[in-house]
Amino acid sequence: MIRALRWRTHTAAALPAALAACSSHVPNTTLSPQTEFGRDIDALFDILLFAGVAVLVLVTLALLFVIVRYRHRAGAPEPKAIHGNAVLEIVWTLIPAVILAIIAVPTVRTIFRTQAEAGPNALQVEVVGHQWWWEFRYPQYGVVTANELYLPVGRTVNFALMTADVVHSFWIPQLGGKRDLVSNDTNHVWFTPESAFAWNGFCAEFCGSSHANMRFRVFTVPPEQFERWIAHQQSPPVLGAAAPPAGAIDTLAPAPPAPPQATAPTVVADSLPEHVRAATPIPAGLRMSNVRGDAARGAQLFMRATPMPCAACHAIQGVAASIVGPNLTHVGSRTSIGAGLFPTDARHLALWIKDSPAMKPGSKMPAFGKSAQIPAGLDDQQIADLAAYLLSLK
Ligand code: HEC
Ligand SMILES: [Cu+2]
Repeated sequence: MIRALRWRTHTAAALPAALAACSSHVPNTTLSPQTEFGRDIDALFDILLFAGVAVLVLVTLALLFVIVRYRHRAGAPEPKAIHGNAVLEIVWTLIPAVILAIIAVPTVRTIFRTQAEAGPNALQVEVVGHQWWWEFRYPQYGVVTANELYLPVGRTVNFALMTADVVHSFWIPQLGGKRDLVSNDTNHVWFTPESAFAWNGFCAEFCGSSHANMRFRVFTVPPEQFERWIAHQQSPPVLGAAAPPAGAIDTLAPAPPAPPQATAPTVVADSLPEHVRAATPIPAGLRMSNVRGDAARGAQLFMRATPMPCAACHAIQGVAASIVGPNLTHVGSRTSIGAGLFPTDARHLALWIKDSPAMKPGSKMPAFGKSAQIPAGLDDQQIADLAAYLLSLK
């Protein structure tokens, strides 16, 4: 018995230590919460874990006791057959009921507290799930963007969660979630970022063929940088940044060192930590010839690409206002395209325009590359022009 007790204290102490050790190498863990919301959920997890371990130990001990004490012995008489024991049955029905009540009280309290809307001073963010990308709106600032969320450190942010189609679930493992985006109702969740960092977000509810490709990034930044980012998002795109040839990005000399983060309103892709870099391989068979795009021609094509203008689905401030696809006003300053899949560079943009459904299974954006199926499609020069234009939308 003493040995068993010692084993139990040993396990109880070792388990959290082992879990914490894992979390430092796994940036997408929920086990090292970084907000008050995360810690509330973690506390519930601890209650379940320790209560569960205690039950396991008690049941195992009782089982061992019965096995040893009542084992078959040579010459022992036949045991007496009995019908049952009413007292025992009542007791072992009541104990689980009490345990469930102990778990239910803090769980239900936490659900109600975190589902309530945060106060009016909170930053409001509307999240709209689409198959298979995320629309983020900042109604207090009139800003709409996609797949990359900027949040100021130290200010509570209140998310209103909605869906444009099926059920999705909003999840940033170390900050908050999961909470579902359901039709015909708005769910809420709130938390307060505590440190400046880059985080991965995911859709956590199966929503169709590219569910696993429905990711997003969260950049928690100092409040001054957030203000600059908002001002940048509110203004029209800054045109004219030179674009490299679309087919040859990886053979080019490395980009010049990124400007210091303190002056850039957006996060600089080159300085991203490993875990938030977009690194999906390009599907085999997708090619782009090595042509240099022209942003001015691309801007015209945006309005009259064939078989369908890009402007039919996308918004660019001052240019087009459609809301079927992601807002592209500042797409050139996002670190990734395709909901976190590919880096934002001329080559990936070009291949995306050429054949989006090949880059991302099920993509609701049609392929535009000229082919036997799409005779009215765009040639590589036109695609490179469009890519150069989009990349210049800083
Ligand atoms: C029928 C509507 C439709 C048309 C037309 C369309 N797109 Fe899209 N586009 C989408 C949708 C939907 C997505 C989101 C796909 C996803 O990530 O699952 C998208 C995504 C994109 C993205 C990635 C944005 C990001 O932040 O992830 C780019 C770039 C883009 N489109 C460029 C273009 C260009 C250039 C054209 C014209 C040649 C075009 N689109 C035409 C619907 C459309
Ligand atoms: Cu999903």
